[in-house]
Amino acid sequence: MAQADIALIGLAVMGQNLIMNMNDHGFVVCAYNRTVSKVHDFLQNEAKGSKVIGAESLEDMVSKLKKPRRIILLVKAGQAVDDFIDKLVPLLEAGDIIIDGGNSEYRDTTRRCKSLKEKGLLFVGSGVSGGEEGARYGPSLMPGGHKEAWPHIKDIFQSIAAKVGTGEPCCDWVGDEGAGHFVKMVHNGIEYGDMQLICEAYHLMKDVLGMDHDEMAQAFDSWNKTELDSFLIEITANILKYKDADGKHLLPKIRDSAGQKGTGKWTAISALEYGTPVTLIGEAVFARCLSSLKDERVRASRSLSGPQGVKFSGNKAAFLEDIRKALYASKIISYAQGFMLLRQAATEFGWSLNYGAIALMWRGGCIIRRLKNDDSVVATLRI
Ligand code: NBP
Repeated sequence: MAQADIALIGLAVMGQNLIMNMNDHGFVVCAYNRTVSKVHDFLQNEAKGSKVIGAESLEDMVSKLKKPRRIILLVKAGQAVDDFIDKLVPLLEAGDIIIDGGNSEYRDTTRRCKSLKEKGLLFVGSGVSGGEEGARYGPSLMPGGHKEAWPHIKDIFQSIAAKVGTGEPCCDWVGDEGAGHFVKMVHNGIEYGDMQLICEAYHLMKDVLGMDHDEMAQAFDSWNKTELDSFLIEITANILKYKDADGKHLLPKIRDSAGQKGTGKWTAISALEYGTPVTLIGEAVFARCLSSLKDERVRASRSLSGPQGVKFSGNKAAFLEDIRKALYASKIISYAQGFMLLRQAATEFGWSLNYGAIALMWRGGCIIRRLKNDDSVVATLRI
């Protein structure tokens, strides 16, 4: 019997959490996973006592869905998404909706939109940001693709999204084809930039001002009460304070080498492709690449030791405030560069993007969330 409002395929951490979020908001979700034993585990553990139902097969799942059928994929990006789409197509009817909430490359999403349209099906590629916690309690959602699908998913999406201000959801329709995933990609690029800016502030505080970790933590805590108020600044203060089992700060013991999953790199590649000077995110991606060349850096440092004995002799508090202001100004530049890239992509692909809504969507739920002066940043971006 058709009883489920929506189905979700992919019971790793993101999928399970998003299902429980939908369940909390009153929707009946049908859960499915390639490895079906995970459906049983989920129903007997995390979903126990909830309204969530399970499916033994894709056929079983489709039969349990109200029409038009709404199916979210939260599986590993790439081939797994195409494989599931291929299996779903023969089971669905015109007007049914497939939503890909994974970190798919936007060109794949555009390709899937085109191919599913020919089959009469609606496709949505949605950015989901906020990690596991966001998925469970309110992510930022950036859906794009076939707009005809929006009226059928809007209520679910806006109910489960993070809320800011007077309850505005961090989710709105982004634009056509792969626009949702493009916006999510730029969002991730901005996150790379924000993190690099924090690293550079840390470097100046530590190596020029000679501040210790507790002093730096205090500075970030106080910055978090200014325009810089944000999740990343908040966790930086907490990370700086964090002590290891031996009572010493943990941070200096961590290898100064960063990996990457790819979305920052994709943003930089798009910037080059569309000729947009997204310099800050580009530098942040290169800084991660450079950081990973640990052995080369250690070897080079034996020949080139860098400036010796540079001691700051000016007004320490004034310099610290300059670092804060530089960080804030750089952030605004980075967001503006990200929006330039969005504008260029919109021209390139004929997308009509809702820039104001995109900026508002990033206020809550996502990793780059919460600037106290949201509205001033949004206003700056609208110029
Ligand atoms: P994973 O990215 O680890 O994906 C696990 C899921 O993909 C499982 O359901 C697994 O099924 C399925 N899967 C794999 Br792996 N290969 C498959 C294949 N060839 N065919 C069919 N299914 C396959 O899980 P996640 O970390 O929850 O992320 C889900 C999506 O959300 C990804 O696209 C990710 O990039 C995106 N995302 C993640 C985060 C985050 O913080 N983790 C944040 C935002 C977006 P199995 O159980 O049978 O192996």
